[in-house]
Amino acid sequence: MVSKKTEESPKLHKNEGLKADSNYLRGTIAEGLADTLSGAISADDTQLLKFHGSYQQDDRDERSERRKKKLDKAYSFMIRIRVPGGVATPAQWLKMDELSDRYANGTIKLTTRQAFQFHGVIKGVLKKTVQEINAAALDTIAACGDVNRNVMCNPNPHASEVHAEVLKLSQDISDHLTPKTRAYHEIWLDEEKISGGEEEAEIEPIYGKTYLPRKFKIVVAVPPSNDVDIYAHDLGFIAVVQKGKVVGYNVTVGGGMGMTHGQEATHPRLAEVLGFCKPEQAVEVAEKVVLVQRDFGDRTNRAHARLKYTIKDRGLDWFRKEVESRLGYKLLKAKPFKFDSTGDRYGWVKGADGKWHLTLYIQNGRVKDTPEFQMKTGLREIALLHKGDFRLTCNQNLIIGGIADKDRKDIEKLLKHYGLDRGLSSSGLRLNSMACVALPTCGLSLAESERYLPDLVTELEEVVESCGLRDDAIVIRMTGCPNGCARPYLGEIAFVGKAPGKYNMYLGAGFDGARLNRLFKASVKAEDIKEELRPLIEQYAKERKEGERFGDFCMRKKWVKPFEESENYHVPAVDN
Ligand code: SRM
Ligand code: SF4
Repeated sequence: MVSKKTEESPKLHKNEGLKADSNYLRGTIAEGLADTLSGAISADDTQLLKFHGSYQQDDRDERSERRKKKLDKAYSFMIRIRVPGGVATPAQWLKMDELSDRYANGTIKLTTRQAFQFHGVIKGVLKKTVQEINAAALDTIAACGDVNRNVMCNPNPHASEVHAEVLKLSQDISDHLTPKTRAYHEIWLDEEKISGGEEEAEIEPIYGKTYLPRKFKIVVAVPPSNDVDIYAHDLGFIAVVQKGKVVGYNVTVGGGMGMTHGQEATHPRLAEVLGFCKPEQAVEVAEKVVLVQRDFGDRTNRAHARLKYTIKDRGLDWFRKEVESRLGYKLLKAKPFKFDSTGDRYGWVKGADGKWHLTLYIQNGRVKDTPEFQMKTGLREIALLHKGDFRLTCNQNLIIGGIADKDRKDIEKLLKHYGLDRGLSSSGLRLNSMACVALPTCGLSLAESERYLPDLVTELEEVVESCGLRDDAIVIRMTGCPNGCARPYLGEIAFVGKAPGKYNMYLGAGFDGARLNRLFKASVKAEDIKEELRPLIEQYAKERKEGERFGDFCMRKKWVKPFEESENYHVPAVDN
């Protein structure tokens, strides 16, 4: 007889019950939006709202003042807008520009995953905003929540002729894995309610009632650029290009960044190479990988629920078998590939079709106007005459893409007038910097990030310039907490918020994004960072070998504890 103890399975996390009882993500969101007495929605609906692409937040700058005055928090909503592959039309850019002024805080945030975000949208206009986003043929469903999120791809590959192919794959995967529930259309777009009676398999064929155990992220990379940071993602496809055509994809699985301070069981992990598939198999492979995670991911502990832990616990071979048994065929052996960097290709580049692409530096992805720099206005003026596209990069930057020779002059005039390309002459450190949103909107932030990194880089520029390294690309990343939204564990230098004004300092990631960094010093005070880094940068300038990257130098000097082989800290390139 099986004892009672072994019969009992561990208790599911409460969010699992919430999803199961939500009637496919409806909950009482519609009722909550209609309630005009409060600027907030219920705690349960706050969780479900994420699947619809929005987070309830409050202005943390105002919290203590309001508490003193016994006022409720200053609630507002963040809206994340999916842009699969990061490509938007000029008309869509103009719509984002307009909506950010009309309903949000006047800024557009270009995220680390090629999406748009609005902050500060109040409940009363949330539905209207989502409706207008959809009217511009963009959407917010599955931008957040326990589902597949925005699918990224390289927006400006060196082999530019393959962009259309990888973009199409990211859009196809995105469409295939978008939740099929009509809840989104009913709540936000006033579609008539479905009377019921459908089978679960019809309503949500891939996810079922409880969706995934946790968020899920997919990217498509085109070597040698690793701008998508493929090893940070649950699932990745590495394009294998021959004679200007994609002949298949190496598949990677099990990457993720998030961890919690003081909880060793949580950690960043790099994805591993699973095998190779043909282009026409890629969407199916994505589906089967998602299904294995749906069925085996840990639904009892959200801190252990990402695919990286499923694979770490059960092994890559087990995972491959599960995927292949669902596919009904075996994946092939991975083909050779090599990445060289995670950064963006700045400036003008001519594509194979003869059109120009201009990558602009957008500090931390925040598009806004200030009295000194009318960036948002300038980009609006460009959108009004631009006939190509706008491409969001995976590093929070922006590409004005597909400019014909004859139109380049007009764009250049606007660039000059508004100083939009001024940022391109920034230091190598700044051009390779990335910070997450953090304060004042992010509810999880422990320290400043987006509002602090630019000033820190200014301080550090004095050091790199004095060492003759002004134009050297060094990847520096900052996040306000260990969740890792700017992929800090892949920065050659990184700062992870510990407490107000204090950061854990990491060093030594690979410039190609294939090696994690390591903790150098905990709880460094913001005012001490420059002097912590000065001797390291000075020594690098003096002693580096030809072409040696800062991260590699940190590892060679053993400034951080060397990794154990078992730590899955480095993904070797697959060679011939
Ligand atoms: Fe993130 C949560 C912002 C990319 C790992 N992330 C959040 C929330 C929603 C905070 C919350 O849960 O209350 C942040 C909203 C802040 C705000 O006010 O806007 C937030 N994450 C962002 C963005 C906007 C950062 C940015 O400055 O660009 C990025 C939006 C991406 C998008 O368009 O979809 C963003 N987040 C990432 C990435 C990078 C990536 O995916 O390439 C990661 C690390 C990769 C990964 O997932 O492992 C990331 N975010 C997290 C986590 C930790 C997940 C984990 O496995 O532990 C959280 C917290 C959570 O899920 O519990 C989180
Ligand atoms: Fe917020 Fe932390 Fe993500 Fe930064 S890393 S946006 S502080 S959750």
